[in-house]
Amino acid sequence: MAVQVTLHVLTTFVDVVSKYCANLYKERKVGLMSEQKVAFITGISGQDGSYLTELLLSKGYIVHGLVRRSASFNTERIDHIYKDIHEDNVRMFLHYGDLSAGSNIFRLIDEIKPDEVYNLGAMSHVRVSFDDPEYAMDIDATGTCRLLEAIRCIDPSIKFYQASSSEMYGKVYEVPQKETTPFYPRSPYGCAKVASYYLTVNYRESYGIHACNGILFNHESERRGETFVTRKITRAATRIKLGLQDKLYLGNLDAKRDWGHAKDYVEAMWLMLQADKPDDYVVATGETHTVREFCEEVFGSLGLDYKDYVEIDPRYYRPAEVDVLLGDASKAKSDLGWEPKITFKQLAMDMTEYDMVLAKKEKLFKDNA
Ligand code: NDP
Ligand code: GDR
Repeated sequence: MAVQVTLHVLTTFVDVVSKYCANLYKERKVGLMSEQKVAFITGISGQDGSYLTELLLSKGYIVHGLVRRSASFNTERIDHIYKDIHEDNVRMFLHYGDLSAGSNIFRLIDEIKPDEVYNLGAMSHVRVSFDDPEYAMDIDATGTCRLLEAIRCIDPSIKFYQASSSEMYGKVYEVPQKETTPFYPRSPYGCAKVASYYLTVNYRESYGIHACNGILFNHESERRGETFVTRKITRAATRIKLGLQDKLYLGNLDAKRDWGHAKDYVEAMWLMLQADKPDDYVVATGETHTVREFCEEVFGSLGLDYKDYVEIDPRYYRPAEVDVLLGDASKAKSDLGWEPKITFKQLAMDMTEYDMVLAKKEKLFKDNA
């Protein structure tokens, strides 16, 4: 009997110690034992994810990112900051996962124990959301719910940023659009983002989570996906200039967008999570331009007339279009001190210069083939 009791006490002791050690190991592994802040980013391999990671690393954060397993490499935008786990001072960690799978999201947040979660992962192409609306709803709406539920259950003190979009304004009720402008989404993507917007507000109001919506207007860069209109134009114009392509096929040239630079916009995301109170903010430049004007700017800077090269292909029209977006970011300016620095002209120039380098490399390769 005495032996049995001693054995029981011993086993309980070993169990407690091993659980304590496991927790200690886990915490050390993710950096909780230090003063460093820990962020978890979904969509880390995307345009915004890459700039946000650079920003957070520059501020001393440990950054964990969710990446999808892909047969081809999909981490091109963050390869320059990736360090092998065996090297010293590694502060960026990648984890396989998908916003469609809640259990993995839950486990990752439980293990990483982040201070801040940035939900940038999305099926982000408006036109494609008409082709696969169910998928857009699952990832862009239910995906947000999966994250918020994990935060609520694991630790409601984790701060949450939701990548909301000017697409929610759709068939706009007023110009310019601000935080109080009602939504009128015009695509499955826009509908999913409206659902995520309200989920974020609801979790803030119901559970006191520091959850913020950044209502970001279009923002571009040399890291922009090549099927979005600005990058499609800079890629094509530079290739046309070097004789690598003859024509550029586009859809609606009269759509107006408020275009900023992604590098400026990720700063606003971070500021929202540092504010004393959680809130929702429009992030925009306050200037709007047509797709045609973007063409004029880019082709013009290369000494070309866009009319000689651009042709309309109705396949690029959308079943329902968003005609004009123009944001009023005065709340972000007054509450967060945020203002865009990069102008429309500078943005077009940076993208064109970058794509000219790519086009020149391609030409060199072709000429020597
Ligand atoms: P990108 O398309 O460049 O990046 C999207 C990211 O989401 C990629 O990392 C992508 O991974 C990831 N992703 C896609 N599907 C899933 C999934 N099922 N599970 C997990 N991750 C997934 O978008 P941006 O960087 O431009 O935009 C970031 C966010 O901001 C998006 O939510 C977008 O909707 C929103 N937004 C963007 C604006 C803009 O103008 N750029 C304006 C307003 C809002 P992979 O690399 O594997 O494809
Ligand atoms: P958008 O960006 O739909 O605003 O969504 P996109 O660059 O795709 O379109 C902007 C405008 O250009 C018109 N357009 C074309 N668009 C594309 N992609 N290809 C074309 O050939 C073409 N021709 C004309 C479109 O009709 C549209 O009016 C982006 C995404 O980043 C979203 O994730 C984000 O939420 C919003 O910006 C704000």
